[in-house]
Amino acid sequence: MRIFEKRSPMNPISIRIWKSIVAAMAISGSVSGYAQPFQTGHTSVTFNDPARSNRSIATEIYYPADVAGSNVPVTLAVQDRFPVLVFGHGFTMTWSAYENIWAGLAPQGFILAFPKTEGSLFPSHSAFAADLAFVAAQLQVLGQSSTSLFYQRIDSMSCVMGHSMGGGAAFLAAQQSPSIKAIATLAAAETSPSAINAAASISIPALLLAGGNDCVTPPPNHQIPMYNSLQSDCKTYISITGGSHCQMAGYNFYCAFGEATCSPSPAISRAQQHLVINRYLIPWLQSILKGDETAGEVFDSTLRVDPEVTWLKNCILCDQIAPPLNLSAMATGSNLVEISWTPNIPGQPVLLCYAPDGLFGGPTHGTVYQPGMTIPGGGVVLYAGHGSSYLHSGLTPAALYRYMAFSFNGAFTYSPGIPAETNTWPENKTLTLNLLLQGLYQPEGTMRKARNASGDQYSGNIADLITVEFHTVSGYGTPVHIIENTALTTAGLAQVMIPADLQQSCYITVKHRNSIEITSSAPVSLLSNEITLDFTDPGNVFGANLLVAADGLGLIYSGDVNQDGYIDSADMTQAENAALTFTAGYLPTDVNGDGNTDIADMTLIDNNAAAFINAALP
Ligand SMILES: [Ca+2]
Ligand SMILES: [Ca+2]
Repeated sequence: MRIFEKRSPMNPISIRIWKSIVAAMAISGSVSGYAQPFQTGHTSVTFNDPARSNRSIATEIYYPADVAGSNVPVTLAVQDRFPVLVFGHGFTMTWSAYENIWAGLAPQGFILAFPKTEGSLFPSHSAFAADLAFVAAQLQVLGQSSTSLFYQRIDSMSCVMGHSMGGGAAFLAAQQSPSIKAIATLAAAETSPSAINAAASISIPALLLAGGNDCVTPPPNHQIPMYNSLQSDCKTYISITGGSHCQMAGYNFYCAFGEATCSPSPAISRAQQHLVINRYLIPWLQSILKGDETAGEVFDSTLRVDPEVTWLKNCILCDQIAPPLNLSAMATGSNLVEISWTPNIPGQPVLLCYAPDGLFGGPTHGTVYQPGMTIPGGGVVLYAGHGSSYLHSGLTPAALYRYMAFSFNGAFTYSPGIPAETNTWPENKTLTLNLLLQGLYQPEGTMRKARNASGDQYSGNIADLITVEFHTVSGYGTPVHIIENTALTTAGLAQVMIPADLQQSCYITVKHRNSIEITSSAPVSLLSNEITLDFTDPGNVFGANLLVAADGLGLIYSGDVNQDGYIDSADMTQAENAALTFTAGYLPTDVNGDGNTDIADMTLIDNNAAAFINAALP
C-alpha cells in the first residue's frame, strides 16, 4: 500500500515547532542535526570502459577520512563500508561547482564520485548516463581490489545523483543499472533520450529536489513529470521555495549566464539554498542507504513543518523499517510450526528467518533474499514477501525452533529483528498391550464386556477401562507418565500413545478398578516407535504375578476392590455390604463385571484372598 501525503499549509503550531527545530540545529552547529565525524579525503581516478572502446572516464572522488587531503587513507576510526554516490554534473559545468555536495556528504560517511566526461557544448546524455553507471560499478570493483585505497570500504548500496543534465542522466543510468539502489537529483533536466520516460521503469527510492524559482528547468516541465512517472514505492519531491536552478551548485559562469536571461530570479541566497539541500539530502541518504531509522524520522518530521519547502511524497521513511508486530510461533504438530505476524504498516513485506542454534545476525541492506539463503551472522531465510503467516514444515518432533522477522522497504533496507520461538509437539509412539482380567475372563482369550445396571458400560468391543503408568528404574514410587481411561478390548488389547520425549526405559504398569496392579518384569525400552508387551505371559509380569488359566494364558487377579494392593477381608467386606443391598451397577464391588454385586463376586474375592494374592512390585 502506498501512503500519499500532501503538504498542508503551516499553522501557528507548526511554525512554532519549526522555529524550535531550526534553533536546535543552530545550537548543534550542524545543518543536518548530525555530527560530522569525518574529514574529507580526495583522489582522482581514470576508469576505462572496455565495452566502449576503452572510453576514458576521469573521475574525482571524495570520501570520509581521518585527515583531510589527497590520497589519504579512508577513515580508520570506523571499519564501516560506505555507500557510493555517483554524481553527474550539469550542462557545461565541471565537478568543481559541487563542493557544497561533497563537503556536505563525505563527512557524513558517503563516498562521492564525479565523472568529468561530457562537459562540452554538445554532450551525449546517453554516454554520460553510461559513465555514471560504469563508475558506480567500478567503485564496487575497487572495493574488491586489495591494492585500492577503497579495498573493503565500499558498501553495496550505490546511488546515482546529478544536477540538471546530470540529474536527467542519473535517471537514464538508474534505468540501465540494476545495481543502483537509489536516485537523488537536483533540478534534474529532461534529456534525450527522455529521463521522464526512463522514470516510468524505475522503482528504486527517489528524492527529487527542485527550485521553486527555477526558470531553466521549470519543475512543471521537468521534475514534476519525472516524479509522476517514477514507479517507486518510496519517492519524494521537494521544491525549495524561492530556490533557483544554478544555486543548487556553487557559482558557475555558464549556468549563471543562462539563468540571468530568464525569470523568475532566485528569491533566496545560494547559501540558504545549500542549507535546505543538505537538510534533506543527508537524512534521506542515511535512511535509504544505511537504514538509519532516526534519520528517516528526522527527514519526515522536518519536512512536515518546514516553511521553506513544498513537497509531494508517497512513503514514510521512519516507519518503513520498523519490525513487524506480534510475531508468534505456534506448534501445530510434531513437525509443523505456524509463524504469524502483523505487518508494521499494511502490505509491508517481511523477511522471516530461523536459526537452529538460535544465533541471528541481520540482513544486509540492499540485498534481495530468497528462501534458503543465509543472512550474515546467522539465520536461514524461510520467507520474504507480503503475507502475514508461514507454515514451517518437515520439522523434528519435540525440538525448539527459533525465528526472527524483519520488515523491509522497496530499497531492501531492513528493520531490526523481532524474535519468536516454540517447541514442536513430541511425536507419539505406540504401546500395544495384551492383557486379560480374571473377573471378565472367558475361555479362548476373550473377555466379557463390563456391564452396569441396564447393559454394557462401554460401546463397541470395549470390555473395560484400565490405567497405564510408566515408572522409572530409580523411583518406582512416582510414575513419570500416566494414561488413564485406556480402552481394553474384549480380545485383551489396549493401545496407548506415548510422547516421543519419553525415552528412558520404564516399568510399565497396568491398573484396573478392581484388579491387582501389575507391572513389567523389567524396565521396557521406549526407544522404538512401536512397542508391544504381552501381559498374558507370566514371564513378562513382575513376580510372574498372574493366574494361569486352563488354556495356558495368564490372567490378572481380580478382587482388589479397595485398590490397596491386597485381596483380603477388606475387599470382601465391601462386596458383602453391596451384595446385601442387592446393589446393581458398574461398581468396583462387581468383580466379574455382570452389573450386579452378589455371591459370584464374593466367591472370586474369597478364593484369591485364601491364596494371599497381593501386588508384586519392584
Ligand atoms: Ca484390597
Ligand atoms: Ca457380579
